[in-house]
Amino acid sequence: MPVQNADVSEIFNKLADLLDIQGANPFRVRAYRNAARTVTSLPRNVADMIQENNDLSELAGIGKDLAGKIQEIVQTGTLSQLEEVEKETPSELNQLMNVGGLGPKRVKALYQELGIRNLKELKAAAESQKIRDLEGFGEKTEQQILEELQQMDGSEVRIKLLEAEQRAEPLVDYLKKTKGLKEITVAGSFRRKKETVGDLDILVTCKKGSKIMDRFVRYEDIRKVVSQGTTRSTVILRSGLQVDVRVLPQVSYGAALHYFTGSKSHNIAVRKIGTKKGLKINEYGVFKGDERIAGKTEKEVYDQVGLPYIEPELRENRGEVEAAQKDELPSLLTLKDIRGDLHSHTKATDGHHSLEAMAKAAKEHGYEYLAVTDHSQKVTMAKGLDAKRLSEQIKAIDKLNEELEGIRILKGIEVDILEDGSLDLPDDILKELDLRVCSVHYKQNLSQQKQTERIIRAMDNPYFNILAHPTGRLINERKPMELNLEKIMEAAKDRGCHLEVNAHPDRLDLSDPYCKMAREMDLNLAISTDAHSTSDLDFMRFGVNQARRGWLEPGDVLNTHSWKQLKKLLQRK
Ligand code: DGT
Ligand code: CA
Ligand code: CA
Ligand code: ZN
Repeated sequence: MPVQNADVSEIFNKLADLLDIQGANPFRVRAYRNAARTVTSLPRNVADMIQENNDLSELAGIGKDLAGKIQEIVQTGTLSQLEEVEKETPSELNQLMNVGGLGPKRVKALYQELGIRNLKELKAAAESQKIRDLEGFGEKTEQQILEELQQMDGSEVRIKLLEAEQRAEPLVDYLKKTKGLKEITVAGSFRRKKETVGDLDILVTCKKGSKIMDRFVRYEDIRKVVSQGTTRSTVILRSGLQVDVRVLPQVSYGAALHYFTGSKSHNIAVRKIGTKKGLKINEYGVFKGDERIAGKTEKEVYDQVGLPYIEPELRENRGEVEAAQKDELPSLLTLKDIRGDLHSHTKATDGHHSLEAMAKAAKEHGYEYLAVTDHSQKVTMAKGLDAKRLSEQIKAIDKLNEELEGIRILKGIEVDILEDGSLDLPDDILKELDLRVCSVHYKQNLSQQKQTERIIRAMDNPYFNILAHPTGRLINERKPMELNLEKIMEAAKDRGCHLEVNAHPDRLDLSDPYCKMAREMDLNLAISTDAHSTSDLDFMRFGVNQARRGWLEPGDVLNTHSWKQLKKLLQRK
């Protein structure tokens, strides 16, 4: 069983939590958390990289020491250092760190004073009112802990699409090796490319008598087999992810694919049209009376209800069925339409690679241009560029562009939007650039009105081009800022500014409903990776997924255009 990236980051995160609780040096703790983040968001499997003798210490935030630890995890499945730390601090304590409001100090106090090691014990202690008397806690905190625990109970864990891919791929490869297997697809939200996935729904067809289920339940990464049948089995993987496998007759494969791809409300809308035509549609096929008239392919199913094929990313019942009826479905953007990336970083600030390396990588992606947009300095980054260093970078890019063939570096900046709505660099340097990406990186908790005003005021600056990661959300980690996005998009449209779809799988910001709103307003968006290393450029596909879920066509996206056209599109009103 190859170790997955998510396994490596889980070990580092756990180690960081436990060290944090022990009161270890905060820099050390942060180093493990950063390493966890780097590994999770790698576009490739770290075990494969090691096998191919890649030098992991070249990755952002990974030194020799950490590279060695990753190697140990990949080879042994565990980390001896974590085992050492677990001897001193109960391994479960890291669960408590996930409770909102509990940091390392409080977790330590709960353990040392009350012997609380896990969520169950925390709940019991809070319910019997033992926590309120602890120094630094009080009745209010106790109440908050109970509320947090209740919330955690109710909320299902959804994993990000990148991790879902990393879990699904090896399992699908494993199942494919079953004798007699014919077709296999991961359906559900995974096939609709939703930003997070609740569980995996795998559909297979196979020759009669195939031992597919026997093989499935013997997959090494399984924690628990929930049920095993001949047509359906359910397991929980070690990571906690549930996987359903269904074996289908070939004649039903398309109908099942349609049914289990969902979404549920899309299915209901399609079924309703069927009912009007006197047809019954379910996972086994399309039926007229008792006769199956379609079901082998998805197209057959749509044919029967008089609809063109609808791409999985559109199947959210957000108007796609009506659009299909009117033959007005969008011709969705594909990765091949993308001609460049408009947000990236280099070593000059917090990126990991040089200008040259980034340019070369962008060229390998077949791009025509790459905008280098390192950070400005004032508020959020000591290493950020001031006017002087930016003007040096401009010169370096001019020089490099003379040498480069087949790729052009656009001179850019990711400039901070300050609290008062001004930009963190003077106009006379901003004007020297090809484009400027503008971001909120601090004071993310202003009221909706203030935050919206702050951003619109920034757009009044004639050098504002693209609002980067507009809401600042981190999926499963940080809520979006309070914003009136519709108002912001209108303001952008009025001024000839644009918004970004940040393609990083942790961000995917704008989210898909807002991509759709932008399209309806005829506001062009940029899809950008915010790459901090050459390999991050691969994240473009996640941005494209999100854009497709938001109905975007190539013409709705800035970076499907040549630089010559793009330059015109960026011109301010
Ligand atoms: P998830 O797993 O929460 O990310 O989302 P899905 O969409 O993968 O949902 P899931 O796994 O519960 O079910 C897979 C698909 O099966 C779902 O998208 C549509 C279909 N499905 C499930 N339950 C029903 C149902 O009661 N009626 C209909 N029409 N379809 C259903
Ligand atoms: Ca699912
Ligand atoms: Ca499911
Ligand atoms: Zn950035």
